[in-house]
Amino acid sequence: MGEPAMSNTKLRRGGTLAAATLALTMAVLGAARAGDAAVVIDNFTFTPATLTVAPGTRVVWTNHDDMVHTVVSAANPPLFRSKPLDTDDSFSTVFDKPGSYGYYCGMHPYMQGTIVVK
Ligand SMILES: [Cu+2]
Repeated sequence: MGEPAMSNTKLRRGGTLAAATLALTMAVLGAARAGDAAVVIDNFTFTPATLTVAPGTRVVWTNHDDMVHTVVSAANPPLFRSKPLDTDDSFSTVFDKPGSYGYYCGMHPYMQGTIVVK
């Protein structure tokens, strides 16, 4: 009589553990979450150069270059600034307000991109 209830409990525990493990893994890796928008840094280029997102979107830059780059807001004062990103490092920030947000690499200022929020 108690069997089905026990099985359900086991299933629930298993699901919770799996979810917790996944959440932990994502936190450790800084992996993209659903709804994130991605900019890839490679070959001294931000791709896409212009990315359009909805307000509230988290934008994640990931450096796939074998060169250190940074992501620095072109606003004065800067609205965001990453630490130096080694290969496969990423940086993210959330864009809440509509507008056009230019940014560049602090080490190679000719590397430029724009996040359009609308
Ligand atoms: Cu750079």
